[in-house]
Amino acid sequence: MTLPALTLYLAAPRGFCAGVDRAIRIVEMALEKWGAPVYVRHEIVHNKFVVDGLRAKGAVFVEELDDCPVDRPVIFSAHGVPKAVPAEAARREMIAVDATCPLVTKVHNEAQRHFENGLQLVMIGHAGHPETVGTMGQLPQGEVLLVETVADVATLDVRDPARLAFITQTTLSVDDTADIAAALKARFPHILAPAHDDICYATTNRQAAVKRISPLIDALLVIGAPNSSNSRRLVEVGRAAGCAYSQLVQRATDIDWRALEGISAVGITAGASAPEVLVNEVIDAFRARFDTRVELVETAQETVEFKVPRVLREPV
Ligand code: 0JX
Ligand code: SF4
Repeated sequence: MTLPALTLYLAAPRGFCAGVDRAIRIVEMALEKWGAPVYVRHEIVHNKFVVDGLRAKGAVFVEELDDCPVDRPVIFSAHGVPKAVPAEAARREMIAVDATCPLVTKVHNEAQRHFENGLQLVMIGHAGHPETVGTMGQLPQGEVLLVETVADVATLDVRDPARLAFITQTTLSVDDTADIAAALKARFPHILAPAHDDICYATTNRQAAVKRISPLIDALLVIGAPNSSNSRRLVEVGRAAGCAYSQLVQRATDIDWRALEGISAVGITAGASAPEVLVNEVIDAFRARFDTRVELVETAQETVEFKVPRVLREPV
């Protein structure tokens, strides 16, 4: 039987970023150092495959510190935590390892610095997302106002329009955030903007790669989880760049093959928390159904690497 011809445009960079790689290594090294169980507050990264794999090795995932016994190590997820969480772990004299991505911590430090300079903060982010909760939780209640859309900017009730700064979640849409930032600057001309964008290099690069492949494809599949902000943004970027059929899939079994009938060019990318093994699984599923040619479209090379915390590098 002859299979229909299809080209898979594989976006690069895609998949794991340096912060995710570090966070997963932290859990693995903690398990080696202290043995199981090691507790992890929140999914270490938003990916079921990753979480299930670590659970099988002895990690226990919980949502709150209260769910962790005081005599076992606890790890804070890559997304960061409000200041009160490590403070409470220290009060309970727990072993706590912070897997917050250093690029999220950088935003926490920025917020702290502005607060110490007497500025009120506006955060561009998604309500309820753990990174937003963690970043807003660096400062006392009311010091960080959240905006999610351009429309939110108009209703902001600030203390003093002359003493403001804004920060952002690291995994937002680059283009949508630029619009919100422009609206903030238009309404509050004195507002301080981040020196460098708070949206991280990995988010930026993955979105740029999707923009590059979108004109070449009839459909885009983004491998990632429904609770992964950066993965969902890739789906939106694909749509905004003209690829009407842009879908999030957790793995090959999620693909709607009927929707792809008659299509000859498909784009594949993966969110920062999605492992490459799932990309390969998707490619294999295409090979089983199509005469598949894979073409890599690389728009940047990434060399960022982060060290794990010192406690994990020291001998037991
Ligand atoms: O939902 P997010 O994109 O913030 O998290 P995810 O999918 O776990 O990605 C890696 C962690 C990113 C933190 O900035
Ligand atoms: Fe860090 Fe960016 Fe990865 Fe988030 S997406 S973990 S900020 S490198």
